[in-house]
Amino acid sequence: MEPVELRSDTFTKPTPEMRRAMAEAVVGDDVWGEDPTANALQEQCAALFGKEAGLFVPSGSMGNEVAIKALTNPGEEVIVEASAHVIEAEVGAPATISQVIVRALPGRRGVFDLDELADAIRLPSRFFTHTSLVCLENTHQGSGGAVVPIEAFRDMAKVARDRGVRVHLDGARIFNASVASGVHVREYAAEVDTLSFCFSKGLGAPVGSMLLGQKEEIERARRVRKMLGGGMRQVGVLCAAAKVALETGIERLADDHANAKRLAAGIAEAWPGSIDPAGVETNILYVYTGDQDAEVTAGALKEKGVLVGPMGARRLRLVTHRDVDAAAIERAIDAFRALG
Ligand code: TLP
Repeated sequence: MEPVELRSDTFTKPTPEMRRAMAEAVVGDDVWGEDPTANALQEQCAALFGKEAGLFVPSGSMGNEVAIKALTNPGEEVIVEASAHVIEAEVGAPATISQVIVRALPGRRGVFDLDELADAIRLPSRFFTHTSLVCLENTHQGSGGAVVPIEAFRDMAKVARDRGVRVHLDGARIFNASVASGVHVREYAAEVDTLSFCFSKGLGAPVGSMLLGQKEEIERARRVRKMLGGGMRQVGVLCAAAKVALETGIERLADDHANAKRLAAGIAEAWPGSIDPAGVETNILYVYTGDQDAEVTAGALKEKGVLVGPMGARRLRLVTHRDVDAAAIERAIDAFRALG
């Protein structure tokens, strides 16, 4: 039997429909702006999010890093939530690619205290490091896929905007946020200068992310993407799969959220105190291993046919997605029970 793959929603495999679309994609040279499938997808996404333009990029990391470089100058400061992906899992890219200082401001489930945010922003002066960008993340991966409520999102963006500071959203899983909260992605997009989202996570495409913004920012981003080696020529083969993901992958995210809640409840019963099921809003859960080493625990679960991601010394991450159905969730719960 195949193991239950809970390490990430990045593990989803392309569906037969995606593979067919890839094989049949009409393509051209995208560096020349002549790939019809890429152009159509970029326009479709821009319209969906209410932005002027889109840029297909190979990964969520590149989406974030292209945006940071396009919206900042070397020596400026970017405020990022302390456990954000940009800071923890992009291999120091803001420092190396954009030569910016990243200021890690602690938040709660992806939300900054507004006074702390206002205090942290430094306006241009002769002496101080100038804040030019605030990066938000929704859903917030580091706090277990928490949805940043639209009101808090608006408030944070306003604090930045009122001070002339731009805002980028790492919306790798913005559709999870939208499905869980019922808030249209356009409402989040309206608050930010740029945002990126991933086709290759819960939506299920094999590769790709989209960066969205107004024309001027996206033109700058296109040059940065080329600089980073992200000009991909006949990229329509990837965009064709991404389009299928966009059109078939959103509504069904609700199943992943239901599975995550069931999994959390089952684990809470098997390992009391290891997780608060009430905190699970979307498709990510963190499980605390108490006095057990997380790597060792992940190894024991693997023996029982369940793959989970150790994150730090005492924490496991589990992510539900399309390729894990309700029966697989029960198998995973059984494995936790067996170790409990
Ligand atoms: N996250 C990966 C790991 O790097 C942690 C995962 O398995 O969840 N923003 C957020 C919030 C993300 O969670 C990720 C990927 C990215 C950006 C980057 O996307 P990729 O992997 O396409 O560069």
